[in-house]
Amino acid sequence: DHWFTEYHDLPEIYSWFEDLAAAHPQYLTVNSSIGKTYHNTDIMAIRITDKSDPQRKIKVYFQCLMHAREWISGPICMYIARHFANPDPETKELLKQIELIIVPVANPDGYHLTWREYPKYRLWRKNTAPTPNPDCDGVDLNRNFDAHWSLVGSSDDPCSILYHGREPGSELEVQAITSFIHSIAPVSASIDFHSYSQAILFPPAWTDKDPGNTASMEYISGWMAYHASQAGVRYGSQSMHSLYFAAGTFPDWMLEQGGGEEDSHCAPVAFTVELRPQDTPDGGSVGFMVPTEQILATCEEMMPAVMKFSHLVVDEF
Ligand code: 0X9
Ligand code: ZN
Repeated sequence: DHWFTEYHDLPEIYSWFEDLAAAHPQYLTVNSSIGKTYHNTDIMAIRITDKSDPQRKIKVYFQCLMHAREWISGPICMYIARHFANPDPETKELLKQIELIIVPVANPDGYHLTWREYPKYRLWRKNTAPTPNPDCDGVDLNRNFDAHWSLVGSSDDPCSILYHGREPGSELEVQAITSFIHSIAPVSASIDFHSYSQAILFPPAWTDKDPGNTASMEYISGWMAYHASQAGVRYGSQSMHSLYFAAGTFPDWMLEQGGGEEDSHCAPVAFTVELRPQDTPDGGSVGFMVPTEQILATCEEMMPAVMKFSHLVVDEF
């Protein structure tokens, strides 16, 4: 497990997934580029399922590193992929029924910047595309989705870390992700991994109105929080809007447009997981700089929640 004792830069992550797929071709398929960023960087996706079993799969989408500085969200996508690439009997059964789709680095330009300009840009959040203001680059991808875009909790100032971009879906990363998800529709469920505050969050983020399946998302996130907390580090569960309102976020887009089938009897469920550490009022938290000694433990405590999530999705859809 030495891989999870360090963080890894973009090229290392991409070649790790290529190697994993090459070693487990019966389960994994790599799509090296579902689209490119402004700086011409590929956005990678991995698909994992039991290819020998012909039944129609329930599709589950995982995404990491949309926010560049949230380094701890990178390892969890790799840990999930490795777990399903080397399935135990329980996981093997699951792979007959579901297909995992993983975008391990949703914001590759931003993430690479946190490495290339270390430590100056270690806390960069946005992508690195130019904006109308030549002095300030970058759009917050989690405010750029076409879901009540710009209405609340985002900024039209390109210098803000919450800058929502010129228009809904203006960013190439957002375009790549949304058209990829449409191309594999229907997608039943998603988890977008972020940090930090140790919480399983469910949409909507932009309003407090019930989208219709709040009860089922509340149920699933409650179970996930329970399982994630078993190793001793406590995870909570709550609605996104109970923290603060935000428009243009990925889970709101997923809920409203990510399912892909207008007439589908079940709306998709979508979650944001905020990993370690806990937010502390005294400001004593390590914040986005989770020590390398905690990478493996963070993945290990979250994996049972991901398994429970997968089983519940199979039961529900
Ligand atoms: O604000 C975000 O985009 C996410 N949090 S983060 O600290 N990783 O940036 C999602 C927060 C959950 N959404 C709302 N509270 N509305
Ligand atoms: Zn984030």
